[in-house]
Amino acid sequence: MKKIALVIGLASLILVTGLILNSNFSLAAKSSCATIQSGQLYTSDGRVITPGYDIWGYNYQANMFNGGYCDAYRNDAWCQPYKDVNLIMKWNDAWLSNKDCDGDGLLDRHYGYPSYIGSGAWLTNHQSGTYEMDGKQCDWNYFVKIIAAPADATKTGGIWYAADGTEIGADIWGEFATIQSVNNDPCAGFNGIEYLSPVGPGLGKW
Ligand SMILES: [Ca+2]
Repeated sequence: MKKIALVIGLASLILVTGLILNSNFSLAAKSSCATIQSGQLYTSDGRVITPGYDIWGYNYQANMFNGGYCDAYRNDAWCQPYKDVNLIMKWNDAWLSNKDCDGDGLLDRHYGYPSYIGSGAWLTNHQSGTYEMDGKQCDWNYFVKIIAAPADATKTGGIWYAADGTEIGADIWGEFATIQSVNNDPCAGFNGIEYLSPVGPGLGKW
């Protein structure tokens, strides 16, 4: 249940939030980039973005979300079975910048790149919750790191591979790979690393 929710959730995140910014490009375009402090940037549902946490738990300035899992999806109807799940997400500028450098009034995604491929974007997702089984309380948490595929990576059989042939991780959403997942759910018999990419769990190394 959790993993299904995660995948749906991550997909929704791309739709709901979104953007990117390569540091070199941001530097070059600095003078023309609108900031959150300007009060002129908007969420995709039309709310003015302000510094700090918004009503759902997004802190766009700090590149993070901290709140209820369903609040990340604006308490959408499909999410109600997961409404007791807690969620923390963090991302870099390439995933969703805290500036608007292309002038559309929205935070930029993969700024300077036509897609997420090669942009260096990454996202982490940390879920946690509690359920009851046989009268006892079961605490669980799940962590995943997702990166944009490098420009020279190739995808074969649903797996992304680096230019030297090293496995990067399973494809997700076409342009990304899951490089690490950790599943702790003792009641269900899960404890620790579920997947760790042979290229390592580092972020921003591509
Ligand atoms: Ca923009």
